[in-house]
Amino acid sequence: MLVVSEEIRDAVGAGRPVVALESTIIAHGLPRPRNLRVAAELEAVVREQGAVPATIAVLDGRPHVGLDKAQLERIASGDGIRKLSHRDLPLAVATGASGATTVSATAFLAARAGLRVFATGGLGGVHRGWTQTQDESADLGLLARTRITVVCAGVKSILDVPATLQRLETLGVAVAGFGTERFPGFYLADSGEPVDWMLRTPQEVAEVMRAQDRLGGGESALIVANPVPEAEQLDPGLHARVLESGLRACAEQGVSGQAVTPFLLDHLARHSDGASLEANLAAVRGNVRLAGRIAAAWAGV
Ligand code: PSU
Ligand code: MN
Repeated sequence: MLVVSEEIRDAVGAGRPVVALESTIIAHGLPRPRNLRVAAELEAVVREQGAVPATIAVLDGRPHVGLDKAQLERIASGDGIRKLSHRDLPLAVATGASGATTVSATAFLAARAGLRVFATGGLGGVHRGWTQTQDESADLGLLARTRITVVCAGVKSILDVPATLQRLETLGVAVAGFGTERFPGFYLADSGEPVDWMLRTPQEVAEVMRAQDRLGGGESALIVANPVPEAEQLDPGLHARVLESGLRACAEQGVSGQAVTPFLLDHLARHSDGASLEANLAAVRGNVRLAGRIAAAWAGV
């Protein structure tokens, strides 16, 4: 069912480090044509850490783990590229559709391919106004039943962060700050919420992963929350202003469902003169680098 590239199949077979990367951020989270450069750059950052990058997407109904240059270009072009969460996978496969995978779909496919470490920007979560819209990203439920380590800069700040942390607790998903006791705020180093556990090194993260397996029980993820460096974060005042106007625009224009996250990310980038985009990229780069180090520690190299 899965098309796993030869390089990744060899690496998994030999127990060498591999890092899964999602494609929704490329197709729907970043502006063209910069997104293609970023996709290539993120793969290069993984390789610098001695790990193999595995960008995941669905092309013509076939889930791919590891994309070549032409396939990456197709995802970045956005033409006919849907946004696929975990629930969309059988529909895309059966109808021959193509799409970029969100955190939930990427984590699902990565785990099926035997990958254990995954890097992204910010997780999906509980949206503001969730009591009315019931909009909670499918990322959370999937991570509650998938054994994978996700390195992220917290959850996107467009969300209701305390409600998201509460849901992760209820769902039994482990969360640890990397070198911090504050839960990161995606564009900001600190979301204003605390995190109960702090890990300091990739080796410590790998120990937690081994403990998850030794304890057994239900399969669930480990979230490693890695803050964007403070020097590269978005100015907090600007962040508050553009976020407020973005949420208002979203409500006025009746944007809902899967369209909410791409709409808000684009609004923030345009109204911050690209500053939110730079903070977003700094966070993603840092996460991908750390994921490479964790994958290496997990593989014991
Ligand atoms: N992180 C980013 N940019 C993104 C996303 C995450 O820096 O575009 C994507 C991820 O793929 C995540 C998705 O799974 O947004 C969440 O979308 P939704 O809220 O519709 O579940
Ligand atoms: Mn949603």
